[in-house]
Amino acid sequence: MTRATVPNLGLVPLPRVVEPTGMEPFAVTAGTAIVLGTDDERLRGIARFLRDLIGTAAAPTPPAIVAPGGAVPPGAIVLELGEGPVGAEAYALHVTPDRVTIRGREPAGVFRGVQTLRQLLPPLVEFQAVRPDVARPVRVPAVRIEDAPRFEWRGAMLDVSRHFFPVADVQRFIDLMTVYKLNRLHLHLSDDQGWRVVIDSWPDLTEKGGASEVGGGRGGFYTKDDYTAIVRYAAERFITIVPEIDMPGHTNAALTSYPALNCDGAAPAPYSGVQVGFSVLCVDRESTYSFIDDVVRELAALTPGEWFHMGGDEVERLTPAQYVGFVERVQDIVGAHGKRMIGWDEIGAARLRETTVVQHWRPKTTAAAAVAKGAKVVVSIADRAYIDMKPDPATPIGQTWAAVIDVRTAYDWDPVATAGVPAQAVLGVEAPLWSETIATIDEAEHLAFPRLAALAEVGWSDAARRGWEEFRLRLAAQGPRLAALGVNFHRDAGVPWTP
Ligand code: TNX
Repeated sequence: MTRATVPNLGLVPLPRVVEPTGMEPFAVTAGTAIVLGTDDERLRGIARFLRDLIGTAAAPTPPAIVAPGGAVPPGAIVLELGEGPVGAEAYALHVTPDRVTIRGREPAGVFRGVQTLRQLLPPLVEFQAVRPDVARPVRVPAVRIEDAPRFEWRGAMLDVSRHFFPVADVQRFIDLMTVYKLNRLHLHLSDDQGWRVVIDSWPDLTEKGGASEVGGGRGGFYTKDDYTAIVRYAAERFITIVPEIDMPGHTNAALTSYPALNCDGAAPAPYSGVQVGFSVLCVDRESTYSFIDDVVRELAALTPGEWFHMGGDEVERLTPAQYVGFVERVQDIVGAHGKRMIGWDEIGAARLRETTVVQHWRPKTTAAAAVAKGAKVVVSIADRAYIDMKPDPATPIGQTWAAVIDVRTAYDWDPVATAGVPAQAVLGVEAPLWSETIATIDEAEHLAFPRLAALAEVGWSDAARRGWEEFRLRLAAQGPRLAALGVNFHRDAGVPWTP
């Protein structure tokens, strides 16, 4: 499929306005420079990102970065802050034969615009080495684009507890999220099978609780420096890390590390199976809350983002009153450490603050009760957004309890209609990748793609302008890019991939 026959230049997610101008394309040559139109430290970081992306695709040396002030040389790519489409991640991208301009009101918008420019460049720029077999110069079609996201929360979740993923794997996952303009990475940092981040005041959480995983492997954990490196890497790509410590259930790893957190005071064995619902913190004991306070305080101090995720799902060992009382106390602790709480939709049973967010995951339920209390909703409905579900019955990895989710199913729905709550209550969408059945980043990528790209569009693009028949052609055009990025994506049968 050539670019001319692909609708909307093959861009995913679909921008608000895409107007090809009919002018000659812009050519990236040895003379191309990246010019900072505004003096801003974050823009400088974005310029370095773009320079590294273009790399040696166009010329033997990457483009130079030119400081603001002087005249703009011909053939420049200009990054600037200024008036344009409204919103922190909004941008305008204008490609003419002799200049590319990307303007945002904020650096985040310019960065999203750079991802659009990236998708207008041929997939060869994604290769880490020079490709002598490709025609040069590299060209960008002349176009005027104006763009802004529909939802402020467009996330993915990586379960690093059931199987541990080292820092480099998480950074790779962030790289792939970046291509599709996602902006939240929720890390599921603790569960029955492993506790994955160091808490200095409770060192055994990782010393003991980090040494297990599904299937009996060695597990692993992030030091505080590791976690900070992930936060920084994400921030450079305008992605916010949302840390989750799952409680009061899903806590076997904590209970094996500190038996006093268990009402019977006995340490359970480390767990490497895949059942849920059997573990619970001793919620009626005061010392449990000093533990939680320490954990939230230490993690909040390392987390610049607004949110702290308390889990709250699948608790089978408490009365409803115990559960609700627990959620309300944790909400106070999270608030005291300056964060907004988010939790799985079960927390909707508690009294929630208006700043609290409910993550709606259970099919055939609504989050209406939580919304009535003023809470906001992130939609992660399992039969649409759970990318740990098999994309195809024949896929050896993945689960099926919620559904088999092909890419059309992941794409062809509306979060507001599905959540059954008013549009203003919906913050956005998030795709959870649980890791019971996956142990490597290659497996994670195979489950995530192309569905994560489809869900990124569900979160970014206006509902009225989206349609499956048009999307499948644009998605097909992403195939060579994903391949160049080394992603072993699922060749979904509904998409006309080129060989
Ligand atoms: C349900 S989703 C869970 C997780 C599992 C997942 C597997 C949710 C809040 N709880 O504990 O990993 O299903 O698909």
